[in-house]
Order: sequence, then C-alpha cells, then structure tokens
Amino acid sequence: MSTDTSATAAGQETIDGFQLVIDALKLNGVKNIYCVPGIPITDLSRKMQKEGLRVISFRHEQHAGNAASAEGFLTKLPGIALTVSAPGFLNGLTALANATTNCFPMILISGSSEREIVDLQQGDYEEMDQLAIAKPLCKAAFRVLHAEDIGVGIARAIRAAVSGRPGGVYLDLPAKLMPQEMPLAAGMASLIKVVDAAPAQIPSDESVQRAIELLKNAKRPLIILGKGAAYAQADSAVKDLIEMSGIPYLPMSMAKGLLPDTHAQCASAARSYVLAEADVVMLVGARLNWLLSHGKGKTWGGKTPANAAANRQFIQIDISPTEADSNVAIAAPVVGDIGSCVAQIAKGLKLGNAPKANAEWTKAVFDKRDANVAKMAITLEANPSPMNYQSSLAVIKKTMKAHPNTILVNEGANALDFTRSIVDMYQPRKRLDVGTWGIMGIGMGFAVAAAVTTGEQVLAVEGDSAFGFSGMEVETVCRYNLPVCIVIMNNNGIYKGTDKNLSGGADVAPTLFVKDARYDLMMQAFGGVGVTVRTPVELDAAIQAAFTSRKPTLINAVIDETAGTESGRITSLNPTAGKKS
Ligand code: OXT
Ligand code: ADP
Ligand code: MG
Repeated sequence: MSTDTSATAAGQETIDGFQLVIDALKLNGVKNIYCVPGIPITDLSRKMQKEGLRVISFRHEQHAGNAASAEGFLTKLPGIALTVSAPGFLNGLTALANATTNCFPMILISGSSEREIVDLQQGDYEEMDQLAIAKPLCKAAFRVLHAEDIGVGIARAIRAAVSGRPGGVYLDLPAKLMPQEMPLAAGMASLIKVVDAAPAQIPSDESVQRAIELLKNAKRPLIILGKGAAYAQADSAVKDLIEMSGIPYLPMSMAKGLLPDTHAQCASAARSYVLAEADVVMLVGARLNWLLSHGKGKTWGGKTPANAAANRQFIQIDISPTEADSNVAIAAPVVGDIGSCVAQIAKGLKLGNAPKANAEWTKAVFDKRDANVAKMAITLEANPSPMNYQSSLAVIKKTMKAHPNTILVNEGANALDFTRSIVDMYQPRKRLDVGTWGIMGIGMGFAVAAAVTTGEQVLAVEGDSAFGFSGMEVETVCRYNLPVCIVIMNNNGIYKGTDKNLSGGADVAPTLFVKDARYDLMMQAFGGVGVTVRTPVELDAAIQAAFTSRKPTLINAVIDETAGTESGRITSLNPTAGKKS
C-alpha cells in the first residue's frame, strides 16, 4: 500500500507516478532494484529505498543490468535494473541483450526525455528514441505515458520477461510520467498483481511417446543438461529421469551442479568421447549453438555435417517451439516446460519398464571419464613455481567441495575454461558465467546479485582482463559489505603475459597489461581486504579467511604468465586458426 500520497485542492487523496511504479513492483514481489541514479530517476531511486525496496546503486549501468539478469536466473522472477536516459540506458542495454541471449528474465527500466522533443529531434537533455533502439535487442519493449497505465505496463513487462522462453524486457518511463497525479483509489485499482506469469506448458502425448521410443531403442544414449534446465528449477524431476534411466549426462557450463559433478553418471570428463559416440542425444534446456558445435562436424564424430546427422538422432526438450531444427534435424522435439516434459518422459519410461542404458556403453563412458579424472589429478597435485592455473584451481576445487553453497562466478578465457573443467559444482544454480555470448564483464554484477539475492558466500574467479571490465564495482561490493571473495588469476594479460609487439616498437602488445599489477590495493582503497598470493598455500589461507569473516576480499593470485593458451579452449574460433603465419 502506498504511503506517499497527497491531497488535491478539492480534498481528494491522490497518488503520483513515482508511487504507482513502486507499488506495482512491490505488489509483484520485487525486492531489489539495481541502478545508477541521476536525472530523471534520482527521486525514484530515493523513494524506492524509502518504501522498503533494497536499492543497490552501482558505478556503471552495465553491471546493474548484469546483476538484474543474474537475479532473474537465480529466482525465476525478473530482476529489475533502473537507469537514466540515453547514455545510462545504452550502458544498460548490453546487459539487457545479454540476458535475452541467455534466456534470463530481467526488466530494464529507463527514464527518458520528453517525447514531443525527442520525436522532433529538437535536442532535449539526453535525447534518444530509447524504445526504438531497445526493441530489436530484447524480447519485448513497452512505454508508459500515463500514470493510469503504470500497472498494465509493469504487468506486461513481467509477463513478457518470464513466460515462454524467458528474456530481457525494456520499459520506458518518460520523466513527465513520474509527477503525474491521479485519484488514489483509481490509482490503486489500476495496479495488477500478475497471476501465473509462467504457466506450466504440458508437452503433447505424441511428442513424449516419440522421445521415449528413441530412448528405448538407443544403444548409446546421452543426456545434455543446459542452463535452461538449471533455470527451470525442476531439479528432482531431472535427477529422477537421469537416475532411473541410467543414461550418462553432460552438463553445460551453467548446468554444472544441477546434479553434483561427482555423480556416478556424470560424463563431463569424457566430453569429446560421448559427443562423438552417442547415437541418441536428449537436449534438456540446451541449444545446439556454437557451444555444441551446432550439432555437426568433428565434435560429433562426423567429418561432414551429413555424416554426423546420419549417425545420430536428437530429442530436444525446450519451451520454445521454434528452437527445434535450428541447426540439425530434431527427430523428437518435446515442447513444454522442463519440469513437465522430464516428468512425463520418466513416467512413460517407467510404465514401459524401459531397460537401463546399455551397460557396455556406460562402462566405456565411465572408464574413459575415470581415466581422464586420474590424468587431471596428477596436474592438480603438482606444485610448480610460479603457481599455474591447475595448482591454484586445485585450491578452489577443494573450497567448493567444503562449501558447496558458495556461488561461483567465473569469467576470463583460460581462467574460465580451466575453472569449468577443474572445479566441481555440487548444487544447482551455483555457477554463473559468461554464458552464450562468452561475454567479459559479468563478474562483479553477477557477484553482487548473487550475494544480495541469496545471502550466500560468493567466490568470483576472474581472469585479470575479465575483472577489468567491471573492476570499479569492488567499491559497490565494499559499500554494501557483501560476502564476495574475488580471486584474480593474474597472468599479466589477455590469455598470457608474454605476447610481443609485432612491430618491435615501444608499446607493449595489445594483449598485455602492466606487469605485476596490485589489484589487491584496489580493494584496500575501499576498506575491503586485499592480498597478493603466490602459492596454493597462501591462496588457501586467504580464501579461508574471507569465508570465515565474510568480508569483501580481493585476492591477487599471481600465476605463471606463460601458462595460458590463446583464447583458452576455443583457439579454433580465431579467424587465423590453422593458418600458418
Ligand atoms: O573430453 P576431452 O578430452 O576433450 O576433455 C575435455 C573434458 O572431457 C575434460 N574434463 C575433465 N577432465 C578431468 N576431470 C574433470 N572433472 C573434467 N571435466 C572436463 O576437459 C576437457 C575440457 O572440457 P570442457 O571445457 O567441458 O570441454 P570443451 O571442449 O572446452 O568444451 C567446449 C565449449 C565450447 C563448450 C567450452 O570450451 C566452453 O564452454 N567455452 C566457453 C568459452 C568462452 O565463452 N570463452 C570466453 C570468451 S574468449 C574471448 O572472447 C575473450 N575476450 C574477448 C572479449 C569478450 N569475450 N567479451 C567482451 C565484452 N570483450 C572482449 C577477452 C577480452 S576472453 C578475454 C579475456 C581473457 O583474458 P583473462 O585475463 O580474463 O583470462 P586468461 O585467459 O586467464 O588470461
Ligand atoms: P546452454 O548454454 O547451457 O547450453 P542455452 O542457453 O543454449 O543453454 O539453452 C537454454 C534453453 O532452455 C533455451 O532454448 C530456452 O528456450 C530453454 N528454456 C529456458 N527455460 C525453460 C523452461 N522452463 N522449460 C523449458 N525450456 C526452457
Ligand atoms: Mg589473464
């Protein structure tokens, strides 16, 4: 219920646009606002705080936007970012587009300049036709011009963000909307509490039956879990299907931990083998995009796309009916929400007394996996000086095992790829990373949202380049005193610290940074804990101290500058890959 109301001359109580926005958000369960204040939303942010919303104010809108999208992924409710007009809006737009690409629900609310002046391009303060610019980059975009439409505008934004395939929504609130007044009773009646925003979508019986037939006849079945499966919060249904079928599964990066990575059926450590050999692959909330080599080619054991397609059949569980056949033929699309689809398939398999996955296949997969795990164990145990990715990440691996509730944020190239394969996750939705775009800059926004939304300890493992994209937000981490421990894998540059300037000139190569930079001092500047470590023992002690104190901490972990490879595990995507220089 609104508290900030006033009375007209006639004595009638009124409510203004500021208050209607706040009441509409609160009515729909919104608790946190991620923003950068300024004209025309400074007062809105103040009033939001006054009315009990938690307002987390950032240093740059991209990170506020990233925070909102991470909250969306973690909670299935749209995270809310709030920005000023034109430049602030544009700064937030990258996060909105990234959220849409990742299928995370969020709403970017931006104040905007006067419509009449913007449309005639008469040069208003921060003039920009924001709605038109946002539209192609997000799932839906709306503008509210009248106070009485605020309830509808926010309801439509929420529904668009979370229904069907989730994504980012833009909501344009012109400056003139905020002080508009209307009668209190009519204003309150205009607000909408959204009912069943993301209804269950039940798959058709035929589609479920088609999938079951394929699974029953498969000789070498594989299940791939994507971040859509993690998002769906259908954890026990997914676990049930996997365990009753006995089928090996491969988690995509942000699906790690949906079942513990140490699960007996996890095939992560035999990734190449299972992708190449599987004859029936069931995708659960995972797209056949670049991260899965589009379902084609060498990764999938075929020299040509045709060859690969001929040898393998796909089942795809997805809420988006247009996802099937986007890259290769999908023999059995199952369209619906993951919880409903997976439960129906499991039920059908049980009723049909489906046999457990072929023992010869599962033994081959798990033997391969165990051999790879044993091979990796040797590199993790080595203790080279200087420390490298493996010896430092062995410490993080141990930390996550001891503190499985911790939310791991991860970005970089080598810092990302080594962490993904070395550090086991034990619980769902505990890993947040660069996602579908492989985007740098999510680090601090995701870390802040993870801490604010869940109250859990956050551990951000960052390449030194990756950290730089959002590094100023360490002040935000300190200001809100969040339990965020940042570990910077400092190898003096992008990929490695040893690149040469090809011209022989005085400038360093484009991939290099200042050598031996003291990122820990940045944290100290804002009252947090900052330390430099050079050995796994020192790293371990610093992490333990951070976890015990829950103080904002930045650990500058100095690693071997020769240790990385160009682009980490995706060297082959460089345009010059394979070309002799
Ligand atoms: O089966 P095989 O034998 O193949 O082995 C696999 C697994 O089976 C095995 N494995 C295991 N073995 C044993 N035990 C366990 N537990 C285990 N688990 C797995 O290990 C291997 C590898 O497994 P993986 O990783 O699962 O498999 P693979 O083949 O790698 O998977 C393929 C992919 C594609 C799914 C995977 O590689 C993946 O998810 N990749 C994501 C890559 C990505 O997104 N990278 C980020 C972008 S790179 C680049 O663009 C960068 N930029 C440019 C830039 C960006 N991105 N954004 C913006 C806004 N501006 C610019 C920049 C600037 S990175 C970057 C900064 C880099 O520098 P930093 O300093 O930050 O970082 P450093 O590199 O550390 O210096
Ligand atoms: P990954 O990168 O982990 O492979 P993607 O982002 O490519 O995952 O795929 C996620 C997929 O999950 C998207 O196609 C999206 O439509 C789907 N999805 C998201 N939420 C649900 C849900 N609740 N039920 C079914 N599918 C979903
Ligand atoms: Mg680096």
